[in-house]
Amino acid sequence: MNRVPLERKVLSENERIAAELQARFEQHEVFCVNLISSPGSGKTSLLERTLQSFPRGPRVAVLTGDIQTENDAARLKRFGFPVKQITTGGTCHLDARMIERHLEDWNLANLDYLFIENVGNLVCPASYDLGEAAKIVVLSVTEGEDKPLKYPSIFFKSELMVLTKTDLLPYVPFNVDEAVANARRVHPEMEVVKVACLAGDGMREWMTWIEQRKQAFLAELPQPAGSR
Ligand SMILES: Nc1nc2c(ncn2[C@@H]2O[C@H](COP(=O)(O)OP(=O)(O)OP(=O)(O)O)[C@@H](O)[C@H]2O)c(=O)[nH]1
Ligand SMILES: [Mg+2]
Repeated sequence: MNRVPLERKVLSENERIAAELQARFEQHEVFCVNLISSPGSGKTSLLERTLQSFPRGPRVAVLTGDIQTENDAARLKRFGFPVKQITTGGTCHLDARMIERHLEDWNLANLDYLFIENVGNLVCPASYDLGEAAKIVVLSVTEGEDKPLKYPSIFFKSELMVLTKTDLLPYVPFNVDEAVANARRVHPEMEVVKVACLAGDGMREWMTWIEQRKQAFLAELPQPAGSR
C-alpha cells in the first residue's frame, strides 16, 4: 500500500476511535480540551496554574503527552489531581488510541474536566482528533506573530488562542495586535486570552473561558428522554 492510502486509513481509524471517545465524554458530561502548541510555549505552565486555580470541588484530570520523559506529569501531579504521562516514544502527536488506552483505569463518571496536553508540535496534532470538545492553540510571544499564517491548520481548528509569556513583551519584538489579526485571518471567530503564567496574569480570563465553554458544552448535550 502506498503512503497516501495508508495515511488515510490511519486517520479514518483515528476518527472512529475519537468519535467513540467523544460519545463517552458526552455521556459522562466530561468537558475535554486538547492543548496544542510548539515545544516550550508554556502548556504545562498554564496547566500548573490552572490546577492551582481550581476551587475545591471540580473533578479534574490531566493526560500529558511527550515523546520522552515523565517530567510534565511529575510537575502536574504536585497539585493532587489524577495525572498520567503519555510517552509516545517518537510519535510527534497524540492519537485517539493513546487516549483510549490511558483512560482504561479511570472512571469517567468521576470527572468533570479532562485536560490533554499534546506533544509539542504545531503540525501533526492538528490532524488527530482526540474526542475533545475544543482544541486550544497556545502561542508564546517569543515565537513570532506570523505563526498562524505559517501553520494555519491548527489555528483554523482551534476555538481559542492562548497567548503566553506576555511578561516578556517588553523584551521581544512581538506585535500582539498583528498576531491576533493573523490568527483571525485564518479563523475569523478565534477567541484570544493573554496570560503570563509565571506571574499568574490573565488566569481569571482563562478560567472564565474554560468555565463558560464547559457550560456551553453541557448545554449542547442531547437531553435525556423524559427531561423535555
Ligand atoms: N517568562 C515566562 N516564561 C514562561 C511562561 N510560561 C512558561 N514559561 C517558561 O517556558 C518554558 C517552557 O514552559 P513549559 O510550560 O514547560 O512549556 P510546554 O509547552 O509545556 O513545553 P513542552 O511540553 O516541552 O512542549 C519554561 O522554562 C517555563 O518556565 C511565562 O508566562 N513567562
Ligand atoms: Mg509540557
